[in-house]
Parts: sequence; structure tokens; C-alpha cells
Amino acid sequence: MDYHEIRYEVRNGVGWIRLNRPDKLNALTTRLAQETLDALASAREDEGIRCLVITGEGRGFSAGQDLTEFTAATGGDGGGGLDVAEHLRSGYNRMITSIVELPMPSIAAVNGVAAGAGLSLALACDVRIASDAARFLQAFVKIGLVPDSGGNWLLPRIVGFAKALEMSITGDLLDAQEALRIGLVHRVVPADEFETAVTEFAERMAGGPTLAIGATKALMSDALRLSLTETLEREAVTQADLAGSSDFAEGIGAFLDKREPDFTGH
Ligand code: T3D
Repeated sequence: MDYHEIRYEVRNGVGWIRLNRPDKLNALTTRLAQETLDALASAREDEGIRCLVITGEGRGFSAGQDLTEFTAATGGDGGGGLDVAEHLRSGYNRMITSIVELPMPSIAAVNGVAAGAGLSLALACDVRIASDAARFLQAFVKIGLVPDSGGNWLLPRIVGFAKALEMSITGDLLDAQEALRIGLVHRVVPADEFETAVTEFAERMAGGPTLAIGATKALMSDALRLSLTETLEREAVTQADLAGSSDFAEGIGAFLDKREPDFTGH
């Protein structure tokens, strides 16, 4: 697929998806969603990619659904030709599950404002690194909608129920420091150091034991709905698998040799 509304590149084991409608703060169109899905599928299939970064071009991360496209499609009152539920299922819902189910670590590099479904894309990633220019809002309520794209599931798990509900029913804008304080992002970096800081962290993740990292993601998210007994058993089975991996042999060897490990993700 030719990409027009995203840029996708692979560098040093890291796949970079750059949302690329800077004049519209990377508001999400149907085309942008399909291109992002295509890039996510490529990343998933590519053994050379051991970390994925999603970021935005220009001064925005993403302002959520493109409201011009949405208004044209619905006639502005939901009565137009667009099947809104199907639009969510075929685009947003697939993007969110594709990100969450990635076998490698995912990083949202939030360079600027993240609103509505744009914020949901960031929430679906494992790690959120924000520029000090980033801002965050659950914009849906401002246009009379409920959070979608997993906003009702992801946000309370990240910042807790009370803060998630407050953000969702007020639509208030949070700056990067407030986002850090409530645990919405993991780290805030000055804008002029942002690209370097994200690259360093992403490449560090790409050099990690990818099998163990992917298995940790699956174990920990499943553990939120399983019992301790069930989780203990899953840990035992997973650990037995990983104990046969090359990365385990390399990790042990490096420890005994007093050197840095050279993990390959196998
Ligand atoms: O089925 C479905 O698709 C339903 C799914 C819904 C999912 C959703 O995401 S709903 C939420 C949609 N998003 C919003 O409601 C946010 C709307 N945008 C804003 O509130 C503000 O733009 C921001 C707070 C994000 C940023 O404000 P500011 O002052 O920094 O920038 P700006 O001047 O408002 O925006 C700059 C340009 O981007 C401007 O275009 P122009 O006038 O220079 O040509 C603005 O119109 C455009 N833009 C910003 N957000 C959107 C947008 N264009 C289309 N859609 C947008 N969401």
C-alpha cells in the first residue's frame, strides 16, 4: 500500500509510524486509519522489528477523528450515510487491538496535542513518552459523544477510575506535567531533546529479549482478569518455554562472562 497520510520507516530494529497530516494536527481520516492498520500488520510480520513507535508530524500527535470528514459523512447529525458503529469497528477498534496485541513493545511518542481517538492511540501503547509541548484531552464530551476506541477501558486502567471519569465528562485539557503527575505518561522530555530521547529508548527496547517482553505483556494484561492461581500456572508454563530460548542462554552467558548481553529476540 502507498502511504499518503502516514510515514512508515524501519531503523535499527524500530518501526516508526508517523501520522502525517500536520496542518490538521494529524486528525484521523478513514484513509489514515487504513494506512496505519497496514503499517501495523507489516510491523507485526517483520521479524526485524523489535519495537514500534507511533508519533505525529508537526505540532500535534493526533486531534482524533477528522470532524470535517465525519460531518460530511454523517450529514452533521448522524443521519447521513455513515454507519458510525461500523466505522468504529472497521477502523478504530482494529487499530486499538492491533496495537495492544503487538508482540513487541510499543511506544507512543506524544509530540503535541492528543485528543479523542488520538489519545486512545497513545493509551493503547505500552509506554507513553511526552514532549513538554504535549497536551491531552478526552474531547468526545465536547461534541456530545462518549469516549470510544477503548477510551473507557484503557484510561481507567492507566490513571484510575476517578481521574478517567473526570477527564471524560469534562473534556478538560491537561498539560504534560499534569499528565505525568497522574500517571498518564511515563516520562516528559523537553521538546528539543524529544526525538533523541525517544530514539534512544526505542532502540534500547529493540535490543531487549523480545520474546520475554512480548510474553510479559500478554501475561500481565491477562492477569488483570485472571485469578492469582491461574496466573501462577501461566507463569510456570511461559517460563518453561522461555528457558529454552536463545535469549535466555545469552542472558545467562553474559551474566557469567560479566559482559552485556546481545539479545536477538529468539
Ligand atoms: O465513527 C466515528 O468516527 C466517531 C469517532 C469519534 C472519535 C473522536 O476522536 S471524537 C473527537 C474528535 N476530536 C475533537 O473533537 C478535537 C477537535 N480539536 C480541538 O479541540 C482542537 O483542535 C485541539 C484542542 C485538539 C487543538 O487546539 P489548537 O488551538 O491547538 O489547534 P486548532 O487551531 O484548533 O487546530 C489546528 C487546525 O487543525 C485547524 O485547522 P485550520 O483552521 O488551521 O485549517 C483545525 O480545524 C484542525 N483540526 C483540529 N482538530 C481537528 C481538526 N480538523 C478536523 N478534525 C479535527 N478533529
